[in-house]
Amino acid sequence: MRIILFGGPGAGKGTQAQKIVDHYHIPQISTGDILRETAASASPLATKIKEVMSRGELVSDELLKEIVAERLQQADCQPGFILDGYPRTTRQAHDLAEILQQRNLNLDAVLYIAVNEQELVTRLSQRGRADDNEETIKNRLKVYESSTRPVLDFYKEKMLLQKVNGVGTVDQIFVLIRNVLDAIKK
Ligand code: B4P
Repeated sequence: MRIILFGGPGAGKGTQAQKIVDHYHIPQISTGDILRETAASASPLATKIKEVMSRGELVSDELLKEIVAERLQQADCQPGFILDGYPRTTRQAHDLAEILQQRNLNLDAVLYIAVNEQELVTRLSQRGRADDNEETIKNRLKVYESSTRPVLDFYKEKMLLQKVNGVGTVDQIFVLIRNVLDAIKK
């Protein structure tokens, strides 16, 4: 099963990805986690990435393409994968299509975890990660509206989009996600 978890900042992509990993035994590829690891490492890119993320901006499409292409080649992705937080721009959606096409792979679904803006702000304010301060949250929401939300149309056209109500308890939302994924597996 090859799926994308899509949603606004703080929609619960990472939270639900963990539950999908436990239930379906496919790896989670969180570009946010990979970037945070790189930012904390001795990589020459660390300072640049840290700066971009702390402003609530998106890291470059080119770097993300390299990261994702490399990660998808690893053996654990053979049975499938959950892309958590990628793609976040239409450029990235095209890049992903190219990466998958080169390896003759298709996506099964794009799960859109729909959460209203007010709820996103509440969740992020409570989480308290380095990029969860008021100003950065505001900018991340702006970037989401202008650069990331249009990706929905890309997948709607490809008939891959599955919308799930992302407001409720983590377990309630996971039941909705399981309903979608179990139908795909049949
Ligand atoms: P990410 O790491 O992807 O994080 P996110 O969008 O902020 O959060 P997520 O949706 O995973 O929410 P979570 O489960 O944690 O991105 C961070 C940054 O990395 C981006 O701003 C960007 O700079 C960079 N980046 C990442 N991918 C990129 C890409 N492809 N291109 C360019 N740049 C990229 O949940 C949030 C909070 O809500 C948690 O505290 C959680 O406990 C809580 N929560 C979850 N579900 C809940 C529920 N049902 N009810 C109440 N609270 C809930």
